[in-house]
Amino acid sequence: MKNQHLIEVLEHVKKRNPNEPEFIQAVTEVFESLDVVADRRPDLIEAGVFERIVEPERQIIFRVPWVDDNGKVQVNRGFRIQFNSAIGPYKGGLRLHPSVYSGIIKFLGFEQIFKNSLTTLPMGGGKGGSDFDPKGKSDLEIMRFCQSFMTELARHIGPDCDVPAGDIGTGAREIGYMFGAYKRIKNDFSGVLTGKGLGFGGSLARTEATGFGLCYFTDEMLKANGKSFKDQTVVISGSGNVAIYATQKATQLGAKVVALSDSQGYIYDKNGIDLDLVKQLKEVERKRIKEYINTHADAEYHEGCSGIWTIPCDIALPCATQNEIDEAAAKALAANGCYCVSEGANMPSTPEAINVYFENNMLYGPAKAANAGGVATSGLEMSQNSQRMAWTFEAVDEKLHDIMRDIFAQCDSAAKEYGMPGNYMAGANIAGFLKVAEAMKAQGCV
Ligand code: NDP
Ligand code: 2IT
Repeated sequence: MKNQHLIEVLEHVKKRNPNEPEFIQAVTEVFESLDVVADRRPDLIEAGVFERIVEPERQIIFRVPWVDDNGKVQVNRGFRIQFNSAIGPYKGGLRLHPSVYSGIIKFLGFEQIFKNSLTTLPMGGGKGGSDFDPKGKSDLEIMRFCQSFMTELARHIGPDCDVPAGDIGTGAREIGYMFGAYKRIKNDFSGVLTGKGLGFGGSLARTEATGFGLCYFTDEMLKANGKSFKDQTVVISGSGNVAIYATQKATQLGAKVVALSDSQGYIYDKNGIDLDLVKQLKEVERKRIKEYINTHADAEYHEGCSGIWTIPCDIALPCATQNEIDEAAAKALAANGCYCVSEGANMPSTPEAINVYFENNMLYGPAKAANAGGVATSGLEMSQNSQRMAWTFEAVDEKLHDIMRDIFAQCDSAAKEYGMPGNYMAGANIAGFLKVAEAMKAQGCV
């Protein structure tokens, strides 16, 4: 990074947020891409856009007390970070995972600003969650937690103000309990959350959207480079919402998905993953991916997460969590002939891993573009709620597909315009930033 103003703002971010390495990592990556933009746009520096965009508009941290099945009081910490509302109401998921702290929510909220901008829909950036661990909890414990969480969150959100959704650990069950609690507290039936059940305002295709969208984006990137999913071997990490529907769409597009994982280990099935079984294990029974080998004697199970990247493949789709591909994993992928990494998870590649992709001329689909299909379809759910209408699966899927094509085109053309053709990471950061920056400048110093 050479632009003096960006260097100074980044130094300030590091000083102000010393204990939040993930947030600093996300800002550094975006600012490195914006070097050339800052040089060309002194008006944005003048308007204080760079200083303002790295500081959340509002951060809410709150106590979430709930009573477990043994009658014991438990206390978790809740977060909602309303990062930027320049182009629309705050929008972004809620993560329920023991690793959650302000640095995780802040990096996710920061990424969300640019991702939501790329969707072409009017949504600002936000994120929230809690260090609550849903694993091993009963339905009633989940319900009591969600109700307590919403008792505080309800004061801060609304259909035209801030619209949360799912993320790790937050699926249809949790959104349902939170929606019920919000409706009761506010006496208001509105589209205040997305990812709702289909019977109360949810959108068809939202469940599939992030995984499908990832494959639509990746397909565009492959085609632009003379390739396609057809007959390719694909490795996908995770076995949650994003991984499952990425597996489904990649398979539909002609690929063979040979591996999936969870936080304890990974399965390798050279015959191609049996997705019906994975859906049964993960979506219905909430079991570990390890159980897969009980009915598939040919498949292998290995403990630990990182070994999955040593499986030879053409295309890798990380769909679990942040920093899951480090330098060594990226080198292993490249050495085995993998030529494309496209990100379903948020920030799954470390900066060193990203350098390996570029050094090896791999195609790299960055998270904020490649996984934007989930939030884009949340935006479509908001539109349907406002209209009091419900569109067909095909109509939503087609709009999602169009949006992902458009996102790829934005990344491609911004990368070219700013002298970095083929660098879709720079393209995503620049295109996502410029729309928000123009709005921030036009709205004055707020
Ligand atoms: P789920 O909770 O449905 O699944 C998460 C999967 O990732 C599980 O297999 C989980 O394993 C694994 N995982 C989670 N944390 C870790 C960890 N620390 N180490 C190893 N594996 C881990 O979440 P989603 O599928 O919704 O989310 C996956 C990723 O996609 C996240 O990065 C999320 O931010 C991103 N994303 C999600 C969107 C959505 O619409 N849901 C939209 C855009 C991005 P285990 O069960 O063992 O915990
Ligand atoms: O990271 C993400 O984009 C999400 N978890 C989805 C957010 C949303 O509002 O649908």
